[in-house]
Amino acid sequence: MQSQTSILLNRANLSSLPNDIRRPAYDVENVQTGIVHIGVGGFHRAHEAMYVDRLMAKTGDLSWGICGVGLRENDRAMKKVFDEQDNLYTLVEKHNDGSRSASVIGAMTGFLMAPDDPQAVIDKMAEPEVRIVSLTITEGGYNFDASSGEFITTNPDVIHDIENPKTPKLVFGYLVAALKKRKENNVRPFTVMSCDNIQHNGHVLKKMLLAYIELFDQAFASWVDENVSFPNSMVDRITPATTNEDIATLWAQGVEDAWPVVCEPFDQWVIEDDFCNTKPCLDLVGAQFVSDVAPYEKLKLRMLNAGHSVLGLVGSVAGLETIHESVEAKQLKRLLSIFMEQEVMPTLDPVEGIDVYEYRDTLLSRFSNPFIKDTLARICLESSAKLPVFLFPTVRDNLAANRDTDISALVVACWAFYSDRHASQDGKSLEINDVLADKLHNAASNNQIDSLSFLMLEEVFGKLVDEARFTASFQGFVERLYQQEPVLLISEKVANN
Ligand code: CS2
Repeated sequence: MQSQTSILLNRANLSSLPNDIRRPAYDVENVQTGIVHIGVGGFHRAHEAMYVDRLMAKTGDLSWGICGVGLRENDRAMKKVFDEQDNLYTLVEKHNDGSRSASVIGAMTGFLMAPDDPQAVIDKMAEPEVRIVSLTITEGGYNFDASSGEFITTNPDVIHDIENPKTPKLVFGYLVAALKKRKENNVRPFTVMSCDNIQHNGHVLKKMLLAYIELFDQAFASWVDENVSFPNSMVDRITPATTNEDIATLWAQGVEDAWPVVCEPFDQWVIEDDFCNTKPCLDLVGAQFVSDVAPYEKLKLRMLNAGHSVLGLVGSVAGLETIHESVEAKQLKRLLSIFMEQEVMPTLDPVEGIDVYEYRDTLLSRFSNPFIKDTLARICLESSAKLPVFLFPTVRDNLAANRDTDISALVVACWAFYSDRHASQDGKSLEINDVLADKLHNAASNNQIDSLSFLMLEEVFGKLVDEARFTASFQGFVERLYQQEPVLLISEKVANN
């Protein structure tokens, strides 16, 4: 596949890249580390690292480079690419009209694999020049019980980390070791910035970290509570997994990059202005610092992320494969639109400068970009960690206010069908990636005997099973799905109700 003229991406070759590939508009050799980021996947590379790249290009301030950290073995593949490409990668934006723009991002300064050398990670985070430790560790990485919201103290990794503070496995152990070291060295603490899709992500992170520390050092917990800030933030950019085709297309364009990142043109970042150390002027390059992020987070999680889950789960049961295919099915487009209007919008708080109807229409147009090819498999990945954050708060608000929850119930019914059958209604097999896959499967299969057994999984659904209106509607949909009433038809009827 390699084209004759394709150039291996690294620092030495930067000036030889084809003209239509944007290069860093600053000297990558001089970028210094000011941020340590845990969880360098596609999203981080398309979002925070891109903002830092823009910042460096615009202001010439090269002190906010990012050192990546991988906590898990499966981060090793990313490290290899970083090492081979001098931490450079290509970001490809795919526009709705089929055009693409590719830029090389020079914001990353290195990549440390925590399991190889935990102390190196702790030392890096403790360097005075590092003023932010940011995180994209996914909803599941926060170690909270979805039904109670409390830290899971019985997690064997938590127990391991308390006994082995120098070789932790989880993010909490690293934050503690590094913050302790800074305190001992009289170095100002870093800001801990969550970039995950969780409502009040900063506060949740703070709560989990303090709950962890309180298990062994009350005094240090109080110090962290008083001295470290954890800004909430809303992050947004649709970033599908990179495919071999994406790599090949870039090679044909003249760049040999083993792991480019592809994304939509849209990006948004709203950050609570709460930093205990200096902060980068990200507001100069499109991010917003605000005093209260909550309404933005709520809007995005409940409209976009839950919207994705609606298309993901209902679309999977319908045998569809991508987000744009799902939103192209007129029944699903309408279902999603009505879901947003009738089930989500009544639960939202006003957001300054945003018209929710326009926001919805923009989402529908973002979802319909056919070049993104965002797979339903990616959307449905770890649904057990996502739905308690994206969908169930909306359901609870609606039940409390006596409003309709039918579309949400249909989504959960589709999830039950999907978890039981691991296949669409027309028998196409579906790959399930979820830490709770077995439990979900067993609970969903038992639905045949006890029609509420799926909803009884309290660690996922909390007390939803006690809500008679919701359960009745859920049971009705499950029955219809198993009777092979096509889910698109069910969707059409529900949306027209
Ligand atoms: C998606 C998100 O994981 C999901 O289910 O909804 O990854 C989504 O694409 C991003 O949050 C967009 O900002």
